[in-house]
Parts: sequence; structure tokens; C-alpha cells
Amino acid sequence: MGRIYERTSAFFGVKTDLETLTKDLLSGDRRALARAISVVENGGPQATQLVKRVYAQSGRAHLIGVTGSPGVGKSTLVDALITQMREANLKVGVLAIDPSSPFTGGAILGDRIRMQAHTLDKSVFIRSMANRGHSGGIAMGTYDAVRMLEASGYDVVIIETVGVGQSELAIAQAADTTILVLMPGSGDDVQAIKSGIMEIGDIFVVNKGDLPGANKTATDITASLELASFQTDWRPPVITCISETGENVDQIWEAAKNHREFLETSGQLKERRKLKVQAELSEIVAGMARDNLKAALANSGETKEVVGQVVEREVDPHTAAEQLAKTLFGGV
Ligand SMILES: Nc1nc2c(ncn2[C@@H]2O[C@H](COP(=O)(O)OP(=O)(O)OP(=O)(O)O)[C@@H](O)[C@H]2O)c(=O)[nH]1
Ligand SMILES: [Mg+2]
Repeated sequence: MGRIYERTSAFFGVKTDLETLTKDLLSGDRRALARAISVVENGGPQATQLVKRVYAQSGRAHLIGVTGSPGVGKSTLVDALITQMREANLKVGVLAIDPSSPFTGGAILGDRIRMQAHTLDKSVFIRSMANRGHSGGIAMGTYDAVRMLEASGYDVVIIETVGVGQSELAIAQAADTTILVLMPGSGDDVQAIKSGIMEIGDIFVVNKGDLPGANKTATDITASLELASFQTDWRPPVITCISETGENVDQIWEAAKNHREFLETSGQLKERRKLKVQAELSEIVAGMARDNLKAALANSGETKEVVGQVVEREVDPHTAAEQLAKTLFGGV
């Protein structure tokens, strides 16, 4: 694995090879795809160039976010969903963001044979990603990685994220359809209801339906959804499943397809994507402004002067910063 990767990196390391990389990526080559995701993950000018080249070929996949607390069975569910999607002959890409346990861990224990089928399946591409993000943006690297998968011909892209923090929210918002996974007896349902996380779920899954309390968890969630107010006509279904055996996972896939259809026919898909683009643009422009300002500050004679004054305790840092800001862009 490591050796193949090194060889590919060395091969594509030269700038002119971006052209080859783009061509191979668009033709569906898996190694090019792996390399392209690394490029966008690292960010910088190469990433920008690559995105510019493939953007027109992206935007076609159904993006499905799968989120929930550690250990609820997200990866096992994703594995079972892949089986459904492959039956429909779809190419499936999976991005596991900051997985707290190896993506295949549960699945390998649960069903060694099935997972092996997916890893050998050339129409399934699974990748773990760190949630570092470039230019300060959390979801930006993820957006671009999704684009690489789309350009490479993937019909469905699943984004698995752990937990329900701010960054996971941002990644969930990157998806068209968000599946919130819960399990019985974890108290997660209560937490979810309290923290308002319910709003991000388009589909609620109570996994580990074989464990006691699954029905109660599903009932609690359904009850709280009945009280919730929705911004659209979509009513999130609550589905109990057993990811380990695949039981009811077909219903989840059905619900995901229905949701996607709802988004398209109601015009919500465009609306959601507009919001995403707006967030992305403000992130990129803010990053540019920050870089420009830092450069301008570093090169300004006034900075040197003011720095001296602050060190000598003639001026405090806030007054000094206000003064510099005024010179640079006419005040704060
Ligand atoms: N009883 C039962 N166990 C399950 C089921 N689905 C998954 N598990 C088990 O739950 C554990 C965690 O599964 P994962 O799929 O790794 O969970 P995850 O949410 O992806 O975990 P992180 O990525 O670490 O957050 C594993 O031991 C699975 O075998 C299920 O339907 N029933
Ligand atoms: Mg996982």
C-alpha cells in the first residue's frame, strides 16, 4: 500500500503532471483518484488548480452524510448501504472523516466476507480523511474530495462523520441527505433532542435494533419529531435497523432515494447547494483577505514602527492594531 502510494506521489509530484492526473481521474482511474484526494486534502495551489480543472465534471452525485456518536454503528450501516447501492449497480465513494475507529473495524468483525467483497469491488472507493481542512475551513477539503469522486464517476458519495459538534454539522450540511444514527440505551436520543441536532437529520436511524430498548428509542424520537417544526414539507422517517445483518437497511436506502427526489422536485436541492456555495465562497474569500492582510502588514514600514512602540510600552497592542487597520483598510 505504502509503496504504491509513494510511487504515485513521485510520479505526480511534478507540476506538469497535473494534466495527466486530471485525465486519469476523469477516466475513472482509482490510483489517480486516491492521489487527487490527497492533493485537495493538502490544499495549496495544486489543489486549487486541480479543482479548477475538474469542477465542471462534478456535482452529479447523491451526497449522503452519515453521522452519530462514536460506536453507534455508522460504518457498519455504511457497509450495509453499499450492498444496497451496488445491487442498483451504482458506483459508491465513501469518505470517513476523522474516524474514531478504523472504518472497517466493526464490519470486518461482523461480516468478513461481505466487507472483502466491497474492498475488492472496483466500483467502491473508501477513504479516511483527517478533518484538518485548509485555509481554516473545516469542510472545504471534504467538498473538494467529493468533487474528485464525482469527477471520477461516482454516483453516490457517503460522508461518515463522528459526533455532533460544529465541524460535523458543517460536514453534514455538505450532504444532500443526512442520516442521523442513534442506538438504544445510549441516552443519545435525549441528547439529540436537547441539543437541537434533530434539525440536521433527514432520516433517523435507530441502529442495533436487536438490542433492548430499540422500540422505545424510536418512539421517543418520533414523538419529538412530531413536536418539531420543519422548514420544508419533508418529514424525516425514523427507521429501526440491524446494520450487522442488513435488516431494514433497504428501507433506509429507499428513504434516502425518496429524500433526494423530494429535494429535486421541490427545488430544495438547488437552494441547499446555493447555501453551500455561498458558505464556500465566503470561506475562500476570507482566507484570501487574511493572507493579503498578513502580507501587507508584514511589509509595511508602519508595522515596524508600531511594533517598537508596543515593545517600549508606549502604545498598547489594541490601539496599535486599530491604527494599523485604519491605514490598511480605513478602520475596523
Ligand atoms: N448488536 C449490534 N451491534 C452492532 C450493529 N451494528 C454495528 N454493531 C457493532 O457496533 C460496534 C461499532 O460499530 P461501527 O460500525 O464501527 O460504529 P461507528 O459508529 O462507525 O464507530 P466510530 O466510527 O468509531 O464512531 C461494532 O462492534 C459493531 O459490530 C447492530 O446492528 N447490532
Ligand atoms: Mg466508523
